[in-house]
Amino acid sequence: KVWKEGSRSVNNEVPSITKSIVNHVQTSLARQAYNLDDLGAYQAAALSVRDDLILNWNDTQMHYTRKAPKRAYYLSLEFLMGRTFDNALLNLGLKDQYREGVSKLGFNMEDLLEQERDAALGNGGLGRLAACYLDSSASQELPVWGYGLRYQYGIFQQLISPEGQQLEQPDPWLAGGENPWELPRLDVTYEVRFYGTAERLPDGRALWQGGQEVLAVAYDVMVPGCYTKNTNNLRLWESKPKRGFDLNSFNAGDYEHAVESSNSAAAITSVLYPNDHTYVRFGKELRLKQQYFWTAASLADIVRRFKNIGKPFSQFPDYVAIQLNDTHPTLAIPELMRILIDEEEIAWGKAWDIVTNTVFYTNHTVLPEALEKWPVPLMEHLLPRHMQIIYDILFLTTTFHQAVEKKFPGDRDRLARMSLIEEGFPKQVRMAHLACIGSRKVNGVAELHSELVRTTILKDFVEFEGLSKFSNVTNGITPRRWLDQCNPELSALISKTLKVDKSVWLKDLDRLKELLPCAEDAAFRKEWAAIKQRNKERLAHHVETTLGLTVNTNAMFDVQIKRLHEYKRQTLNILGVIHRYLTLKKMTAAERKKVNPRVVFFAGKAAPGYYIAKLTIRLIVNAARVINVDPETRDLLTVYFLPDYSVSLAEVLIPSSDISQHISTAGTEASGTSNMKFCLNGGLLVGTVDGANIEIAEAVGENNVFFFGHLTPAVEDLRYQHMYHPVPVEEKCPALANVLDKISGGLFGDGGVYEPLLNTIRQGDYYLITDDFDSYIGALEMVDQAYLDKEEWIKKSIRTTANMGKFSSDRAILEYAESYWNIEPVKVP
Ligand code: 26R
Repeated sequence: KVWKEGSRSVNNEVPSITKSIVNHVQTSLARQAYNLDDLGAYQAAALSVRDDLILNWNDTQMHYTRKAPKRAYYLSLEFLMGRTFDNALLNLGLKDQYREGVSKLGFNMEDLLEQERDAALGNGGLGRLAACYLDSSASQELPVWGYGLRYQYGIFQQLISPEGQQLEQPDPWLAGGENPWELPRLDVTYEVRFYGTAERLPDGRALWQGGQEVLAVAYDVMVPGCYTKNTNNLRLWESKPKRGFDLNSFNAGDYEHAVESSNSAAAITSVLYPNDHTYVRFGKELRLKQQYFWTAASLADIVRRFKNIGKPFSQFPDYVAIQLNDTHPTLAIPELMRILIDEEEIAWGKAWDIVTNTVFYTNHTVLPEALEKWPVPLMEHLLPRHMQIIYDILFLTTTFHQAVEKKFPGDRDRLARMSLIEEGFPKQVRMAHLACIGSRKVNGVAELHSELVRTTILKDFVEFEGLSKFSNVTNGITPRRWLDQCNPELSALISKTLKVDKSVWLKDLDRLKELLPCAEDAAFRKEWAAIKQRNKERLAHHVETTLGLTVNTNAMFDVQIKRLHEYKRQTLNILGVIHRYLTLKKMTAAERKKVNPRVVFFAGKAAPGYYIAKLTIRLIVNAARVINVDPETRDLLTVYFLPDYSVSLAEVLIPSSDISQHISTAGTEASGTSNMKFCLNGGLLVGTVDGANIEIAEAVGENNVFFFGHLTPAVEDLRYQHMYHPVPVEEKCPALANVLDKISGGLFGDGGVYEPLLNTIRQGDYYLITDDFDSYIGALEMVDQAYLDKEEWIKKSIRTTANMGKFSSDRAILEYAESYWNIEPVKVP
């Protein structure tokens, strides 16, 4: 089953490729081929690939329309796509041809790939998961579309100031001219209403009128499947004023007022909100506007496509599945109710049946501060009809209140706990509750997390609706980007060893199991280790060219890369590093000789308003400045904070790690997905018993991971003790107390600066740094011990990769397709 290029592929031979690139230089770019820079060459090559994608995309959409299968729609406010060029070439099976083609034209493929800006329309895990799921859906020929927003500005760019502070800069990712990977669909537009009044009519419908109307314009991003013609669609909406400007004001000479409404319309899709896990309560009207704008446009589009099939609405759930990526698109539930009732004149009960058989909800976090709640007054003002519908869901006879009252008579506390409306000033709509009762099924993203969803935040709903509605789909990652693209040498070694083309095992990742016996083969181990070494050198080269710093590639590479958050405990890591530094300082020269050198990498962004997270960055940067220049220790320990973490930077970092850190307080990290990426690339894992770490350990064997720390059931009790029976750090954990003292004492510059951060540990210690510190240090010692036995370490590395098949996003998407959406592959001939 080796992939042959599609018969309609326009450019699949090197001469036709070079010809098409030169053509695009001269026509699309209107430039001369003889004095072209790398950027121009990239643009022309991208346009040439795009020609192929468009043909496949067109055929796919036509085929889906003709076959009219049930489709699934993935609604996500974030799609963290990264770069597209290399991925498109891989999926089209044209990588070698293009490499040769551009080289014939005098360019180097690596340089061209570097020209592309990341599409960074996401914050972290949730957005990258959406991108992996699109890749897997297309690769498995499933009729799945993504719906999102076309932000003008992606996640901010991170700079580090001379003091070590994070600074934010806008990311105008579209500013470089035309984006070759999207197709503007200026003909596909919908009107979206905000504000106004909703007047109930006697027949159960309502008239929602007035207010502001904004246009949603579609931009389609082509999503090629791997080694298939199927090319799915990611439709991103851009907001536009309905009229250029207000003509009345304009004619009256009030130009400012005339453009005001046009500005406010354009603002809706201007920027991605950079917060994750911390819901900001005030001044977030624009975020609610984004959510409604996007769900309304997407639903209008979905309903229109359904109507084209010509079936009655009772069959809507047989043709449409809608997946909510967290609660951000929960307004899809009242919006679909509004369309069915007010526009399609369907009775309340029937409409509710349709909705609750169509919508599915995935929860991605149980942290209380991340649960979305919208103030009722704001909802009433911005979306008056939807607020009515939410109240109706609560109080109408056939629905919620009555049913709860019937099942648990007189249990008023329970009703209050479960209500869609949280009492208080102001009252607030609980989006997770709405998502839960409006959905066919609810899932978490790893076994432990799904269990926590069932037993904590949605416990009452499990008791009310039964267990079968609540289940688990463990996250996955696409092996195309996260192995073949980011680690081409390892991919080649795997193909050679399995004696199959990569087109086979990249779509059947369990075949990695066949690598297991190779762990016993010394020659294979040598090749394996040499690839890891070259990946370390590639990262070192990257650090050298971007930051001007020299990295010791003979050291163990220890990596923690993720959003900065207290629950992820980058603090624990840097305090551990400082402890290591202090320990090294106390050693004699002879003792130091026995120590294995270590390089610690950090990367990640902090939400701009997250003071403690930013202070953690500052501590890392300033500790690094002191530690890295200490002549006594610098050969044995160095620390780097790499600024502006991104998908593309991850692609360089991940294949280089010997060990990576996933050290969240037990029960707080829903799944994690970078843990899977590291292990797939043969990096070992040090972590807590949390999220997908647990399932990774089950898959690769517990002797191949380094676990530490308290377990989830202990966390609540420990927090209680911190509150009511606090023990000073000096008593509980002297080693940690010593580290804190050194920081306060000014070892890394003005110690006073860090007091607020250190005090979160000294008082309250909500994330249990003091409880886990000793066991963490112990785990790192085990890592050191294990690393001394190089051969055994490489065996662990091979066995880890070999056992990671389960974590392909192909497996995850198949579970959604079969157990949730009930959709089947539709192969484009
Ligand atoms: C409401 C707002 C502040 C907000 C909250 C939370 C915005 C964004 C988020 C992001 C959360 C939902 C997120 O990214 N969760 C992560 O999802 C990943 C994919 O499932 C998991 O791997 C990861 O553990 C989890 O933190």
